[in-house]
Amino acid sequence: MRVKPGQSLSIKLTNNLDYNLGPNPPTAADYWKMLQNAGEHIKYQRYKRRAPDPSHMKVDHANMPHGFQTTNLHLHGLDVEVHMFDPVGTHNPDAPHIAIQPGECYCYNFNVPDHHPGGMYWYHPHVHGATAIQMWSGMIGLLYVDGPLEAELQEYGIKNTQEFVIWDPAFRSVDEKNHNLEVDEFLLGQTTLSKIHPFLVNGKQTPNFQVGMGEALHLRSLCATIENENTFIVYPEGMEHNSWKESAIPFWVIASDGVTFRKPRKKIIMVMSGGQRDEILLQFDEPGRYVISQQGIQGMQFFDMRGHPHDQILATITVSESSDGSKPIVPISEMEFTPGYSEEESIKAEDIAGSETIVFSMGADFDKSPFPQYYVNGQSFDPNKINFHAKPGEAREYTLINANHNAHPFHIHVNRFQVKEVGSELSTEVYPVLESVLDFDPDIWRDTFMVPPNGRTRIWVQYKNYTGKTVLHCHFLAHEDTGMMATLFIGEQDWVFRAKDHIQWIIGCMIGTVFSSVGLILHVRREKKRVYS
Ligand SMILES: [Cu+2]
Repeated sequence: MRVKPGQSLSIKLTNNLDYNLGPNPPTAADYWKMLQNAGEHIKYQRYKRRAPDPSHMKVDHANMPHGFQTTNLHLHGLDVEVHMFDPVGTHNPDAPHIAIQPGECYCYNFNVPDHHPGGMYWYHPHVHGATAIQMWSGMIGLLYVDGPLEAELQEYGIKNTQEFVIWDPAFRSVDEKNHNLEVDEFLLGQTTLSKIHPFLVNGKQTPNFQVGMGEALHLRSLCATIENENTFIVYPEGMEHNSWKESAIPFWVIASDGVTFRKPRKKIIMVMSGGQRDEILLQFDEPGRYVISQQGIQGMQFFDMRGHPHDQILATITVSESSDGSKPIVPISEMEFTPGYSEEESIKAEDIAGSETIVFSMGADFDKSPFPQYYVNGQSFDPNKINFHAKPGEAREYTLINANHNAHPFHIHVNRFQVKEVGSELSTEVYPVLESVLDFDPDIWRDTFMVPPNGRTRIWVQYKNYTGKTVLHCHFLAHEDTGMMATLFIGEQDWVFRAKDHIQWIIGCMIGTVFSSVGLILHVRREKKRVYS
């Protein structure tokens, strides 16, 4: 999709998913069965006794994977009306998810503001319980907001622009020729050590990109992984992967999460978590073959297990001697672009209206379904409760804590933030990419950012003028589906819904008044009788 700032975007989403296709959602009995022989597969300590049989499993129904054929639409990172709950922009704290059933359609209408930063965004379904399975199955799309970046790159002589979408499908088995195979059962397959799923780039296994010597290759990258992080490292093909640092080819990041920087930022490694977009410029002085590799983060993946290859070549690049004459007219380091946000728009310490702590953690109760349990501030997702409040236009500070040994990427809908601090208790021995995780850019704007394993990320969120009920969550979507999400209410609830909240109190008062009036009348009558007798 492509949209211009100031345009409105009307989308009619028709659900053509078939009830008869795809895996069935797991039941409590499935989890119970899996946990019977979990000893060899699951590294968790047994915190609690196992349920003697499936009927003794405690089931958290709201956070069981479910509704695999129900869908909806989330525009990730876009400054538009809140659109998770029904209807779009709702101020009803009890509003349910927008949930489009097979055969039904839903019409969305969004107003993209005039000043919207031009850049790379994306869209995907977001029905709690079915988000991961639908994205593992490929329901992902790119959305560009027009901005000055494309023309500015052309003016600098950069014409080779390619998309670079990293995706971690969970298929039962994948070979190079045929990856149109059955999707793993939700989560259950993740607890075994048996399956290796390669990451795909643009839907292909290890695709090749071509560029001439001295030219610049512009990669528009989206990390669309469902529950994995990725590193982006470039080095000559054939190098020992563990000595990549000595021969790493530096690259420049010119935009992140749809917001262009004024100056390119030079890096030799970048860590991306599911949801992040980064626009990259690459340039090679020598012809030959190069690789884009992801490595060093295996220990931090979902379940800390070998569900995905340890170090993987994501793509190859062939650099030819011939050039089509599209060499940049100035060195990349000297380029300047129109920034998505000016420096004056940065949040200042005195603008912070309040601070809160958000803790992401996991539970390993063997007698609870789903397993494991995912929590935000110690609670699984409850759509009927409002967890966080904010006012439109204000800035708030959040300290995001990750109590686990794997990463949790934080995403907040509709609003952007600046990262102020990142830390982790782990050493680089346990967590090889820690150094680059700590090397964050404090003034750039993001909508998704990693909370490192056993670590914290402090952010400042700038709330816009979009009000209503929305969410913040972990962007490992299997974590979100099974509980790691919280509701956020921006602005005031409508008086109708407020009155509804108070209805019990009002009825209580009325009943109380009636009873006390009756009591008073009886008392007065009794007193009168006493006087007369
Ligand atoms: Cu998570």
